[in-house]
Amino acid sequence: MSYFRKLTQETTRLTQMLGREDKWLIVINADPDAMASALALKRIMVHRVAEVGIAHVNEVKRPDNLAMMRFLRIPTQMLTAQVRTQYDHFAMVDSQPHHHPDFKSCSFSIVIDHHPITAASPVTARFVDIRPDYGSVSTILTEYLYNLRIRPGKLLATALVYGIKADTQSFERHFLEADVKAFSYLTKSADMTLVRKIIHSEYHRRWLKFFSKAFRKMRFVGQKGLFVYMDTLESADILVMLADFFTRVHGLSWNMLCGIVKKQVVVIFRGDGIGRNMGQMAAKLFGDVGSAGGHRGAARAEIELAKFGDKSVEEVLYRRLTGSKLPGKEKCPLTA
Ligand SMILES: [Mn+2]
Repeated sequence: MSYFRKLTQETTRLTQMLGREDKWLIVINADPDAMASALALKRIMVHRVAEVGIAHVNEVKRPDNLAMMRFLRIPTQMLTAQVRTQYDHFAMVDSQPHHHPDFKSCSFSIVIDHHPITAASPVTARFVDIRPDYGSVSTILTEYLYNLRIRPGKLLATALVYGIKADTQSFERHFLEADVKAFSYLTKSADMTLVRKIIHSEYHRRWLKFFSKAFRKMRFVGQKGLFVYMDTLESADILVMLADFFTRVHGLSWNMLCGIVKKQVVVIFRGDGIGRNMGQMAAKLFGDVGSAGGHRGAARAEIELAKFGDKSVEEVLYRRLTGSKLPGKEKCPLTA
């Protein structure tokens, strides 16, 4: 019995579609699973066609994704009209054509994905393999490689390992036996030091100043809570990044990170999912003045800055949370 399921029909149909003169472009919405799958499909195509390229429609910003692109040398470029005209065939992995407006500019012949199939947007490409039960498309592509007797090289195996890890959140989210098998098969060829390096690329250097500010401004609330007001920021992503960071501190069970982003007061809540319910907390604290809600572990509120009038935003937020006045500077937790 072979290690993975047999895909003879699929691989035959797939390889029959690849012509010697073809120029294929693999289009993705870049995340680890999509990039790894694109790299695998490129590997399948490369000796069978004239040219294969990879292009993404989204701006890649997350530091781990940038680290993956750099360390695993993922040859992807932004999809532009100019890039598009250099190719005559289009494939898509880890997405479906209706998932992003920029996908509409290409006519896809191959779609390999694991997102749910919707009746409203059926996928009509010549070759379609969509398996919503799979934890990652990296797993599906690993099965294709295996069936085609292509042993993935170090960088490709590493990319696929990270793709599976990212989409299954290291097997904390939905996965199949096939995902585990693919993972274990790939780790024989992958470089786990590179995987760790990518996982640990969590922060941009330019973010360090926000940590420094957050440490200066943090205020403990009760035994297990943390309140941090970050003043004006360019993006709420900074609040999310900091809130996620503070969930990793033992002894803290929830936090509330606040700032002003484009004339909106944004409040990000993170909890450990065991104690206080963040969605309820957000709604209770700010439901009367803005949009507020979320689920047990994560929530968000947004209030128009104008509603604060000339009052100190930090003061108002802290008072709403605790019912008391903002403690003075002498209560700074780092000097306490
Ligand atoms: Mn995926």
